[in-house]
Amino acid sequence: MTRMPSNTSFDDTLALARDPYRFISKQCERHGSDAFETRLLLQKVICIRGEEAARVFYDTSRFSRVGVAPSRIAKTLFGRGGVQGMDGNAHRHRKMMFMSLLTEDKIGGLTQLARDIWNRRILQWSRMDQVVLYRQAQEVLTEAVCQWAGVPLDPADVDRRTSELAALFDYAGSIGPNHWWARIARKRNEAWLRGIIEQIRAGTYQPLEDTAAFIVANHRDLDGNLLDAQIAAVELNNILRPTVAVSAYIVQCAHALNEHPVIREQLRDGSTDDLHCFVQEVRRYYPFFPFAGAKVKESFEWHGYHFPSGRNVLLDLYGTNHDPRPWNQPESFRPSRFREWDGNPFTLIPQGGGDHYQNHRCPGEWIAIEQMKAATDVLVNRCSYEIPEQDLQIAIDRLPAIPADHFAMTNIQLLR
Ligand code: MYR
Repeated sequence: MTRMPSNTSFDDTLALARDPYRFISKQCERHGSDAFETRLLLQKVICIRGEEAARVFYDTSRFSRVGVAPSRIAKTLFGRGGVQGMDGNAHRHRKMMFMSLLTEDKIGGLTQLARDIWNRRILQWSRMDQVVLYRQAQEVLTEAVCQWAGVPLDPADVDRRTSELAALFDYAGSIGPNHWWARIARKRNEAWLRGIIEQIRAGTYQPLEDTAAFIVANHRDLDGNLLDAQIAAVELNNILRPTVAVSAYIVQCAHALNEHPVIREQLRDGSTDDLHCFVQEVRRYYPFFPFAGAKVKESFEWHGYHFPSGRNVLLDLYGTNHDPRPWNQPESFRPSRFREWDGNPFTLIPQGGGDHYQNHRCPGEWIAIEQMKAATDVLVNRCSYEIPEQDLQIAIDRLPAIPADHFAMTNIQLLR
């Protein structure tokens, strides 16, 4: 057995918080190893990165997700009792509920709703001095996903429901007042969604039978029981919130278009393949989810390293997307690399790796891709805009990392 490299600092929580996307890779480089041990929140943790590490991390016989999310993340980003903290058959069964919502047809329906809202918004923007894309995208996605999911949303409530949903991912990594606001936002959001679930069950509100609200309200666990209304609310939130979080990727698409005018030009009425490659490269290149966590089930050895039972393990998602072994010149933004890509589910893992049905890979990945394509098309082909003086630097210490000023736009015109 080989001794796993270990950080000598007493605890690395602050170092990780200061550089959440690059900490693991930098330490791996320093140790010359794809695995090292450290302490986070005073607990021993093994950090791993790269394709081989992702393969072992998504081996469900080796890792568990039960009770893995730190309490502050469970109380903001994920909620309690949802799919993220489940294992085995119960996880697969719950995951099927999500996957049943994600047929090509249904995703197409959501994309069309969002396109219509984007078009309406551009008209409004053309009468405004300045808009901030991050917030606008959040509102578009909130409206679209609520309508799609059969969650009634009064136009007067778009602003506050957007703020609540956005707080859950925008402040999940925060401390202080933002963290507390995210906790309040989760409570409010769950109460709202729980009310809708209860109305559906009582028959006082009847959404279409193929909507997320109807499916979640009527989902039965492996024992044939309806989900507790509170857990059903957490799962309905698990459909709304991550869709709104695609706003971070949309701002990154806008950033990439601005940084690479030649690529932008290629996308003007370009092929759907070009658009797909662009979006995949944004997902690979830009930071989104920094790392995923799991716990070792039974002790095992990997590459000579000992992984003891119960040890928490973090897989570096951002670092794996920037690993120079599968990705030639990973620090250059080159959508064309995806023309030849082999689709390896362990090298491009911005939203988790492995299999959508078996593993904890984000079921909404295809929603993200389609929403990013739609928004990129809007930015390239449906409107013109100017970018006022602002800080466009990606704030890499922020979660999610987006341009510091959230991408302000002025002089917006509808093109056709
Ligand atoms: C989701 O809503 O499930 C996806 C949200 C993605 C946003 C990414 C940034 C937030 C990451 C916070 C994680 C903190 C881990 C300690």
